[in-house]
Amino acid sequence: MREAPRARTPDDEAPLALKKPKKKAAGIPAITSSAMHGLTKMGVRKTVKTLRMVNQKEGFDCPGCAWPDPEHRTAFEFCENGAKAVADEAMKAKVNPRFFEEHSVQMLSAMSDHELNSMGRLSHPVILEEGSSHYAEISWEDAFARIANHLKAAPSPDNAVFYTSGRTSNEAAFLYQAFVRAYGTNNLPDCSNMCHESSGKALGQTIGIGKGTVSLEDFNHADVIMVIGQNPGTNHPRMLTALRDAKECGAKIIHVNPLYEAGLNRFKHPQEYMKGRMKTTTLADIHLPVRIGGDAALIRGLIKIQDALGAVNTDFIDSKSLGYDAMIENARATDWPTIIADSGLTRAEIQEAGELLANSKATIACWAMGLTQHRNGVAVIQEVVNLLLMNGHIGKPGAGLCPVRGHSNVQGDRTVGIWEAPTEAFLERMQDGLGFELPTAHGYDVVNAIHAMRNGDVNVFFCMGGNFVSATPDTDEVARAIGNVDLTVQVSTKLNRSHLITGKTAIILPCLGRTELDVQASGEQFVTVENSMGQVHRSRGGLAPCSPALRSESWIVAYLADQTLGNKHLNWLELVNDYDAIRDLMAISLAGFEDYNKRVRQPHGFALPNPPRDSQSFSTPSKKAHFTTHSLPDIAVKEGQYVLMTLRSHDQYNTTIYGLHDRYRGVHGHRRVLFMNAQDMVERGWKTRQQVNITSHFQGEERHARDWLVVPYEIPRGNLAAYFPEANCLVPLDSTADFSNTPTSKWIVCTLSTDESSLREEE
Ligand SMILES: Nc1nc2c(c(=O)[nH]1)N[C@H]1C(S)=C(S)[C@@H](COP(=O)(O)OP(=O)(O)OC[C@H]3O[C@@H](n4cnc5c(=O)[nH]c(N)nc54)[C@H](O)[C@@H]3O)O[C@H]1N2
Ligand SMILES: Nc1nc2c(c(=O)[nH]1)N[C@H]1C(S)=C(S)[C@@H](COP(=O)(O)OP(=O)(O)OC[C@H]3O[C@@H](n4cnc5c(=O)[nH]c(N)nc54)[C@H](O)[C@@H]3O)O[C@H]1N2
Ligand SMILES: [Mo]
Repeated sequence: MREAPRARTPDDEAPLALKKPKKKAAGIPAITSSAMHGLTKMGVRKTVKTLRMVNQKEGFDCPGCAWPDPEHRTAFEFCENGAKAVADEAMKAKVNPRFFEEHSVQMLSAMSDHELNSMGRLSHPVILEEGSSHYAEISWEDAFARIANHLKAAPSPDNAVFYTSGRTSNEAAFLYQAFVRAYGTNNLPDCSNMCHESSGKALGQTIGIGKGTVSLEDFNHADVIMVIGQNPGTNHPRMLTALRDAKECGAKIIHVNPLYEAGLNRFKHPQEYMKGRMKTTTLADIHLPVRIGGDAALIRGLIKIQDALGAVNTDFIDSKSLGYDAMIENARATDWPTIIADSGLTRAEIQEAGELLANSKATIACWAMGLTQHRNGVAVIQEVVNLLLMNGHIGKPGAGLCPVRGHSNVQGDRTVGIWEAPTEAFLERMQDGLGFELPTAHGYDVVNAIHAMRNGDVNVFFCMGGNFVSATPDTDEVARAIGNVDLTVQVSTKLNRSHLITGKTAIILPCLGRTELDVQASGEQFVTVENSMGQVHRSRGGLAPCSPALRSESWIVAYLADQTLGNKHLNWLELVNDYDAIRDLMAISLAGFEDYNKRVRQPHGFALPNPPRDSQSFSTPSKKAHFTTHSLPDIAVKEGQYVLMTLRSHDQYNTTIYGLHDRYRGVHGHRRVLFMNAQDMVERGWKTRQQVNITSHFQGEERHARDWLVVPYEIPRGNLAAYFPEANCLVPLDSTADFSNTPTSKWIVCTLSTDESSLREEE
């Protein structure tokens, strides 16, 4: 029997080096950093060739984030971190069958995430047989036969779960959900469940569509742009260009974040830097260093100020909305001392921001994980909706709601059916198009899928991309749950911990990435994706695949479907010969996709219908926008407890660790660091690099993680920050947001100690 591999990531060997946090983003270091990542991984010629294809009309969509492309593109339309994502996918090294002969699963599990990723691209299908210590090569045919047999043997279709990460193309995702539903289940959890699910829920209930309402052009017409709980300098660097342009058009920016993230201080556009323009732009006019979880109180304060200053659009409220009176009464009843205490801000700071908003004719509110990954994730986003609606800042130029999505096609995947809780209307339309009956019972989301695995209710767990073990909360618990599954399958490009922490039998199916040519029976194919602003467009890879054994995600779905179900539902193999056939099926199965093949061939693709943005209309049952009334969350913690948020460093893409430099925050070489307020450190008598153990507390349970190095940082008192995924073992599985069930990765109540005896259960 093989020994159980470690689920938690081991540390890298390098020592911790600290520099002063940066006050400026991008510029020359960004250029050298992107070039270095490309050059070391791909070589010079491939680097130039590849980067020239990113986000061009005839090129591929950047596999980095979901930020939209401008209409007028430069020759290099990518950012530092997009370049890293591309280099990482287009790297030369290969994880082939020989590599697996030489490395047991146990050996691989001793590698850090950074090392695992650097081993190279996966080149062949491989299988880890029950009880075996090494993966071994398997043919595509045999792999599909094994998976199909397991699927057919499951007691019911609901005993299989099909996860999706957010890089999957619209075509592959559509075919995948059609297969999963033809097989008989809605068990389609996705990364969105851990990401913007709170945004989707909050917006669906209030404005009738679970997406944002702005286009990129709106940024040039905004008076005020709020950036709340988001770190664009690292995670959406091309957004900084949009913010810079907005400032040049006169906009003011309010940044709401416990941290002074460098990207929002001063910004030098890296590509203009190359052209010799040395200008820097100060982006944030006001920074509100809110306490973790204090946003609801802050926004309540901002609403009170709008009310007091009469900055209220009564026409909009009377004709287009419901629920204003209750909302405003509730805001009036919230007292200032509570708002100040909970937000951690002064009355003057809130007043200044409130006045800016009251004078704005067009406001955009952007947000990301700092709002969604909280217990009150849905409610706090609805407070943002209240703030904008009361001034009618929706469906007009320069104004609207802007959840900034993460994975490059996470929004598209949901649009085309990766959805564990589809509405009746969605299923009806899909059923009409596909021509066979679809299951209606809602399936598992991510957290419920883990519960089901824990209860022994999952026989097959199939993952279309992603790294489930490391991305989900409560690492040890998830590892135990996955161990109960008979067969786990990962469709992947790169090695990660989910290939090591597996079910009894495990299969890896290696797939083409965005950057690579996709050739099917009818010739070269392109795929389509939807960006964060609902624009659907083409993406075509241009590089030779890094191994001839790779297959596209669509091909993998079609062959698996054919093996499992035959062609009584659809002729899967014919569909995948020419992706136009998949798109023709999408056109009749999805609202807004009419004439799909023609419209995606337009130079910039096309915008999906968005009633609030297009016509200030709302597809809620009442046909009105809804103000909502919430009580403020209880954010008090006990004496001696801290609140920890988990976040991304500059050199990672979710669980993929590109390097060990969090350049803007000045942390180098080591990832097991704990950012802490300097006064809080003095209170404990701790110096920089003090080694501490963290214990998280939830409903009487404790979780432990040892040996973190404390780094003094400008962060509100009582707040802490650590990197994802190292800190995921501390996030309790059941600590999730109301209504969206999103893990509260930004709200982990914990205590710190240097005392060994406090650690009962060890790593
Ligand atoms: N290079 C790179 N790009 C990426 C990713 C990546 O890992 N690397 N990931 C992609 C994905 S999937 C996503 S979802 C996005 C994530 O993009 P972000 O949401 O920007 O990512 P996080 O690092 O989670 O940062 C959240 C920010 O919220 C702040 N924050 C935490 N708690 C609170 C709070 O209570 N209130 C407020 N106001 N702020 C708070 C943190 O200080 C931090 O600045 O990025 C996408 N793009
Ligand atoms: N504590 C904590 N946990 C979090 C978060 C947090 O802020 N804090 N953020 C959450 C968020 S916002 C998200 S979105 C999730 C991310 O969760 P996931 O999407 O599951 O994780 P990733 O790390 O993005 O997945 C990386 C893997 O995807 C595979 N891959 C890359 N490109 C492709 C491709 O084109 N096709 C296929 N098939 N595979 C590919 C590679 O093998 C790579 O190892 O994590 C969540 N977890
Ligand atoms: Mo995400």
